[in-house]
Amino acid sequence: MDSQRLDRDSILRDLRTHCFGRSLVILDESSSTNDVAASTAEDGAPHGAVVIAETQRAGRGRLGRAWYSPRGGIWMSILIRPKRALSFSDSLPLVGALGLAKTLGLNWRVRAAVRWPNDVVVDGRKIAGVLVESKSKGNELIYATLGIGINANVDTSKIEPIRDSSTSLLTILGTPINREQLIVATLLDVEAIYESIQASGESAALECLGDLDWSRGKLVNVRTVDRDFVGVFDSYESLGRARIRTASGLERVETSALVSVDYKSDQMKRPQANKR
Ligand code: BT5
Repeated sequence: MDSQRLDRDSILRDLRTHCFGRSLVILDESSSTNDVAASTAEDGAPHGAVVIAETQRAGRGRLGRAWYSPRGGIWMSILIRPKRALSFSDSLPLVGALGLAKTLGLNWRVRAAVRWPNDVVVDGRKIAGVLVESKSKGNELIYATLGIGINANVDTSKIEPIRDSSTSLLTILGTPINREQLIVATLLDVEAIYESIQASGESAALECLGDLDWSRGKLVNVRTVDRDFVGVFDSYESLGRARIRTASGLERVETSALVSVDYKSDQMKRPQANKR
């Protein structure tokens, strides 16, 4: 485990982003960094402002699920003030997951993949999750908080409820990583994807997702606000909408309508050999 505190100066020194992380708050402890990011948004924080906590007392996932956030991980939220319409926030979970999966592959040679709708996995085990929350007024999205939780220098095998379904960089690499470098690289990759979508739409991100996709061909049980069915994950129609092949044809599922997604072969209990 690393007992080191994050070095804010080193992050700011190495940051190569346009906006993400330029305004940076690092807390020793927080309830949830998404809440802190939302409150800084209310106080006028700029697009790209980042809040990171060494540990979260009440880290959360989608639909109020608990997110374990021990020291040694990276628990951070990016404030997004989109120029585009409300539906844009639907694509944000995959923007975060895709950016991180790319970073882990390129810089740490970890074979990370994106699992619909908001996970980064290595050999089917969850190494990171993304939670997007937003505030809107009528049809206008005022801001969104893009929360990313990364199991960096933590040993999740000691956290009983997620022992078999999760992993961490520490477990995979066998040694602690430099968390400042991972934060810098993740912010750069997530921002690049975000900006490419804002500038020219989703096609480049969807192509990149094709290379880093874990879900295609997997049997999945999908529950939305009005439907419940089993099918095989087929493809992404857009970053915010997936196609699931069922006995009665293709079902299109909006991320925003999801209640739960259960992959039939989700629990991987075999030993890991994840390095490239
Ligand atoms: C997520 O939700 O995966 C979104 C996680 C987002 C966490 C970040 S940290 C910064 C920001 N502040 C917050 O409060 N949240 C964000 P979901 O898909 O609903 O997955 C939740 C499920 O993942 C739980 O029910 C557990 O089964 C599992 N889980 C919890 N903690 C985990 C961890 N550290 N690693 C792997 N799996 C975990």
